[in-house]
Amino acid sequence: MFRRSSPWQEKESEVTPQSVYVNRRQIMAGAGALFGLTALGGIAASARETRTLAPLKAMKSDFDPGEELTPEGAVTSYNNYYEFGTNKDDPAAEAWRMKVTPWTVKVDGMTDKPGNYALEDIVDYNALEERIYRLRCVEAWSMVIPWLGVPLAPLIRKLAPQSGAKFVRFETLADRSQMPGIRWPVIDWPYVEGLRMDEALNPLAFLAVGFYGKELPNQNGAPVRLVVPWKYGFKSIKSIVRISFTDDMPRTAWMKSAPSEYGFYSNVNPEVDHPRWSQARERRIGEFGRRETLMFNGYGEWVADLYRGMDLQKNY
Ligand SMILES: Nc1nc2c(c(=O)[nH]1)N[C@H]1C(S)=C(S)[C@@H](COP(=O)(O)O)O[C@H]1N2
Ligand SMILES: [Mo]
Repeated sequence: MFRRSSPWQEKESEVTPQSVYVNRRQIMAGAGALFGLTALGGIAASARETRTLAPLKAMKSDFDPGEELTPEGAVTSYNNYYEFGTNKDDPAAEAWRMKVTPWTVKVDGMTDKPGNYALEDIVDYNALEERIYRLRCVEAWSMVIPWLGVPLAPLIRKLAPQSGAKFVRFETLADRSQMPGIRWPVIDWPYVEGLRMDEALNPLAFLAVGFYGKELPNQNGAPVRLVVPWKYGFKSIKSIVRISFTDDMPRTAWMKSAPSEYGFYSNVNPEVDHPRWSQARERRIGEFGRRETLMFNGYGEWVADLYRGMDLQKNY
């Protein structure tokens, strides 16, 4: 089913449980830091290697919660990107290996404009906008991030979904040769997410290609990822390679792996607890203490109408 991994990946993780090799790497990095050894520096540095991120120009927009931005260093080092491992520091250590240019997005399903689109054909880099959004992870931590990208709605219209299309399905790259986490069956790869058509057309739904004034680093979903600020962070799918239009509610990766814990909607809701923890409060990365979690992550003014009459306890 999956492509064989390349030789560099066969080394330790193939034969060693993840917790063991992760610890080993942390010990190595720690030793390097402690003794300042240049010999070990190669190991520590390779875990931090990155490509050069081009600066991006963008219009300021009105979307700004007026809260302090999360330090860029935290946003690029504390990540969920399970294709590169399940620890928060795995993506920063591993994702730099992923090749993100050229990048093609396949568009298929119920559309009059199917095809393989170059990233530059679906994102106009001369019309980028900045959106400062809260990001609320289902794990009860949050950040404030200045994304750069384009609103999703005009792209959806350009891709000409047919009238029967009720949902948009998104898929992440799943290349075992570039993504060491794919060897672990934590998710039924590829990572899949979806939105109802009216959610996808909501002005807040955003496709990001950058943040903090430059291109996205790989660990944050380069070269193009979704940002849906009123939903838990896992809806904001990274490194998108496929957009499909369908009349069927997409079965998302998290619905498949734990249907009683993760539903299709996954709207931020302080009144609907996760079966294993409360969602009433959150830890804002970089702050002490906890904040109250806001209904729809504070975006009710724009999105509450999408869910009028729906039981949000049932449709979690
Ligand atoms: N393909 C893919 N997309 C993903 C994830 C993932 O593991 N794989 N994690 C999600 C989760 S749980 C969160 S909270 C956000 C985190 O985005 P960030 O690392 O840019 O802060 O990405 C989401 N998108
Ligand atoms: Mo998350």
